[in-house]
Amino acid sequence: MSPNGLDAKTFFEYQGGITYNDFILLPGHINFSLDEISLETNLTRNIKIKRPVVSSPMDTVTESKMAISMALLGGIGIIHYNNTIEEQVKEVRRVKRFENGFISEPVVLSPNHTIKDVDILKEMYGFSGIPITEDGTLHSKLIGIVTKRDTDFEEDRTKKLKAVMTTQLVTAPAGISLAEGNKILKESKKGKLPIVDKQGRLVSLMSRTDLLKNNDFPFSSKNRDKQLLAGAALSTREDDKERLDELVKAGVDVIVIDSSQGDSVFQINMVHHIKKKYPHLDVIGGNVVTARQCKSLIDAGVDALRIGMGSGSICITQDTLSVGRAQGSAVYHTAKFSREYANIPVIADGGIAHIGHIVKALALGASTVMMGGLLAGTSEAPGEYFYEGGMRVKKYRGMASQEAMEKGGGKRYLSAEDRVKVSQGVSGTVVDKGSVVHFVQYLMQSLLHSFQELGSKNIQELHKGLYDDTLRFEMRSQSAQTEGSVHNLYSFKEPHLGLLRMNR
Ligand code: CPR
Repeated sequence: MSPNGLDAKTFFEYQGGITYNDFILLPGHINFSLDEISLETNLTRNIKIKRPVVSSPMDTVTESKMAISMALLGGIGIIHYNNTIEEQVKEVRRVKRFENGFISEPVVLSPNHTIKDVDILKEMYGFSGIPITEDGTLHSKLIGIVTKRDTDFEEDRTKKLKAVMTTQLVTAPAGISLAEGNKILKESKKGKLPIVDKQGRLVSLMSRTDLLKNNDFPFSSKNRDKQLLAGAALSTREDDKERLDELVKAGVDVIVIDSSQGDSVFQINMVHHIKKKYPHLDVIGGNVVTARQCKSLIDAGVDALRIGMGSGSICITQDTLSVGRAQGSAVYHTAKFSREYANIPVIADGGIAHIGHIVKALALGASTVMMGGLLAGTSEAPGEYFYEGGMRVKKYRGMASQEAMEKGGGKRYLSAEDRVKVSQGVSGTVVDKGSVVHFVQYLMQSLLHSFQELGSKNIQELHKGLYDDTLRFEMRSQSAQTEGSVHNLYSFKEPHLGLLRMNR
């Protein structure tokens, strides 16, 4: 064994399938501080983002809430398609219309609702400070606001809101800037600032807590019009051409053709169709795991590739169909080929079960990582929390799990129209991880430390080291893996529930 480990070519060329756990990266030389590191990367040929993270197009992972947070954090979310065209388009629109600090679809009540209704909303969403409009809908005349102070000491919860609401309102006119709204909020010392049009109709709401968050997103992914970036999934089916048109009208920035085996005539035809009709729309093809598959899709015209077959945490494809590839090998070989052949970035999709897997995927040549399970269970993931065995959990399921297919999913699998459905994934639960905002910030901070240990100031430098053999790899035996994890303790506390490794 070499005293300085092996270069990637030697390491990957002569081994069987390598997973992220099978190897370790050897340290480099540190001559810079953490704040000199940049995580900027190419999502596709034309789209750059500041953080290399993408959320999976899965119905328990990415709808607008997740996509908004991912974009604010410098990554991007891909809205799933296990829904009607209208539903998917609505989610994309919500991302595109999102203005930090302005709540464009606030919960509104009417004067005839009761304090009990406020209690229910508070229980469901955890907030108070609800605008009251004449008929209880947005775009109707604003007549009051109900805050905690109006309802706290009311014993009779059946009392109508008209009897308790505050009618002395501080409002701001539609069209004001975030900075102006911020100033009014600060001066008025209120928690909420309703934004109204000339006729006094409610158009949106500003919230003090959101404004505080606003300052924390210096990396957000935006297009030229300052809208957050949004991606959307599309299947290879003929009728999804209509879905594509509607997504484009809604302003989608990138399309992911979501297919478990991307090297198909159906996908190639879909790429040709998109590129002909919308030449400026970037298309991510996949999924692929071999250089040969990459070539097919690059020749068809894709702008990035999604890598992974059978490595997802909810996935049973490798067991069921015996087709796929260990994710480490898949990422290394496809990234190398795609770079040499056409300089096309690849997304390492699936199997990111630990924080440390993110840097490994990037070190193998990926430009971004796509995560499902690691982001599921956050408050921004679709679905409600519930308790299982005393733990607060959310549902997480494969898109070709029996359950998702019953809801119309499974479009990424060519067998979706089979009479007998073969599941390629399972449904399960993951523990509550809190807000994705804190979670991803933690992941990114940890990534900066990894880069520093490796002696790389950015992803481009890491990739340079990968291909000029200065980045060094070593095989990890089973006992090396045991040694590298916590061992020989009677008990211990993880740094943060679910952060170090996914609860499986
Ligand atoms: P994890 O991040 O949970 O490991 O993997 C998420 C990825 O798993 C998704 O982005 C997708 O590529 C893949 N995936 C989703 N549903 C699947 C089923 Cl049913 N079977 C196999 N792979 C699946």
